[in-house]
Amino acid sequence: MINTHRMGDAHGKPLIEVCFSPAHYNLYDPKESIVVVADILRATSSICVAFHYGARSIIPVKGPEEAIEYKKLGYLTGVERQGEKIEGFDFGNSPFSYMDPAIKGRDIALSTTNGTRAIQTAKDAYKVVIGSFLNLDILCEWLKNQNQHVITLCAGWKNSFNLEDTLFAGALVYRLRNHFDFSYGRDTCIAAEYLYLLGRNDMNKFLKESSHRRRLEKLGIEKDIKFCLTPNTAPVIPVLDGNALVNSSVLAV
Ligand code: 3SL
Repeated sequence: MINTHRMGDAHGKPLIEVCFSPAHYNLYDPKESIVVVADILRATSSICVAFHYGARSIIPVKGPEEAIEYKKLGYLTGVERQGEKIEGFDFGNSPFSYMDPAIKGRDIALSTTNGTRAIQTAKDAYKVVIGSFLNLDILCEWLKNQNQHVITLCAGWKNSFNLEDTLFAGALVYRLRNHFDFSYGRDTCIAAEYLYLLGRNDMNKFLKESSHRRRLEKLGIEKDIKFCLTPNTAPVIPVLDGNALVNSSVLAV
């Protein structure tokens, strides 16, 4: 049953909302919505890959100190700052580093600059799920079946808008509206959808001048960017269960 007593469609259809930055999140009503957290370059893409390779759980943690505590408990650890892996941890934030059969069945503590922080921002929502281009189609199907309002929370960069998370949010709006009968929430949805429609034929080119793209280019990880923009290569549904993400789909490599 959909909650229709909040701002909503007159016909009781679920709404899709887009929040461009964690700084705007307090304008939304997450208690009655599924929050899809998106940090396309690269945290939520890497999370999807880790689950696709069989990780049992991923705990988003604040920083290196907390990750060390989990390491002592036998967790694998991933810590990224300014795009780079921090010495002493198992992973940084490249999706390719999680394509490792050794993570099958393991628990991971992960801290990234914006992505894991956005997950923690959303933790009190009705439900939290991880979104990326890598799990786009399965995520849309899953959201359709939940029959709830949806807010895409773009992690952005240090509370600023970014283009890649917005493109993903637009892809979700486009699919949920056209295939699954969701209604627009605020105008951020319309803006995100327009940007997606402008960029969808060559998202890599569309993002050429984007700020995070330039930031990552300096690190020479062009292949990460291309991979993170490739739809449906990690069909998983990572949902927050207490303080840990777990995969609620059964597909894994
Ligand atoms: O901000 C984040 O959480 C990261 O995804 C940033 S980076 O892609 O690793 O630079």
